[in-house]
Amino acid sequence: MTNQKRIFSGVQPTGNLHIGNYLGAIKNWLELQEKYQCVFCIVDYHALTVRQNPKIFQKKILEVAKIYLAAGIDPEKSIIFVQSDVLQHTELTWILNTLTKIPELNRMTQFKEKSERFEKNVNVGLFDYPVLMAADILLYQTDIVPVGDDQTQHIELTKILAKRFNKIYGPVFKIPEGLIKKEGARIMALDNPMKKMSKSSTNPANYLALTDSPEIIRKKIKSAVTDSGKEIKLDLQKPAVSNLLMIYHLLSQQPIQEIEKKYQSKGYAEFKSGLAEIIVEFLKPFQEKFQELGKNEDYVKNVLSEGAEKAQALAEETMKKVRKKIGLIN
Ligand code: AQP
Repeated sequence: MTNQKRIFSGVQPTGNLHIGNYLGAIKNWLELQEKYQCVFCIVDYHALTVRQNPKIFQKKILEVAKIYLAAGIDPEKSIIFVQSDVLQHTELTWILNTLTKIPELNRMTQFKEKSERFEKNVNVGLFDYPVLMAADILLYQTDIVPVGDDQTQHIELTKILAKRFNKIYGPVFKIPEGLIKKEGARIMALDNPMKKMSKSSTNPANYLALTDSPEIIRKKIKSAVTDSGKEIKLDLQKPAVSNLLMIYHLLSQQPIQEIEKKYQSKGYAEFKSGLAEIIVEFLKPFQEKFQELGKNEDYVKNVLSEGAEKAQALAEETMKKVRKKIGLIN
């Protein structure tokens, strides 16, 4: 047993993972895995709340695993696994469902937003998504959950459910804290700076996928929406340019002021072409590793099966306590 704090986070294998997923979540994981015991999940059950194509779903799941590995998540340091490989996730979800109140789920903004976007498939799973997420986190006695700011409400519910369970049945769950970085927690869509970049957007111009080729990146940045005026400046009145500046800053690690100064008397076109090159350069080593892993799928599958074994052992430790506390026959 280690005294290290435990981290849990995950990404859904939906659509194309984008620079927002990287900057809002995965980038922070790289720092955390050096200091803490990290558990990184590919949350395939979550993805099923929106209809997936069974013919490509497995490919998408493996793709996320390759993205984790290519981004630098190290299976020697962190546990990487697929949610549906650890059955305790659904078992705990059911138990937490019996402690969750309908109005608590009714007020979730992600549910409201996704119900509008997928109006023909407003299913019970979509409604119950935050409870499955709470189970994911609580199973691992998680201390810290690094996420983008769209997950704040879900983390709050997780804390409420953990406290509620502990109060009714006695202490089992650690109360986790969300870790939301000030910068990069909400990268906005390239085609609409008032909405977050989203991998399931039907418009590919919305996002910069981590696997986009240099040509596509240049094209997408060139056609990204800008604001009125010419200034390259971080400014609430300039949400589009501010978003692009933030991406520039986070990928190049150059201070915002320095970038503003560099493009002071230059127009959007020059700034955008500079930004496109920053992105292309940043993604190059990642994309090379990603391609390599594509040739070695057995290795990726092996990482996942070893990860599932380790995750299962941790999850079962918690579930044993849960079953006992609520009076089930273990
Ligand atoms: N635009 C974003 N900026 C910063 N962080 C983001 N995240 C998502 N979008 C942004 C963070 O990425 C992690 C994984 O997200 P997810 O797979 O759970 O899906 P999501 O939050 O629903 O994100 P998407 O990209 O919009 O996916 P779809 O379109 O499938 O719903 C999370 O930590 C999230 O906060």
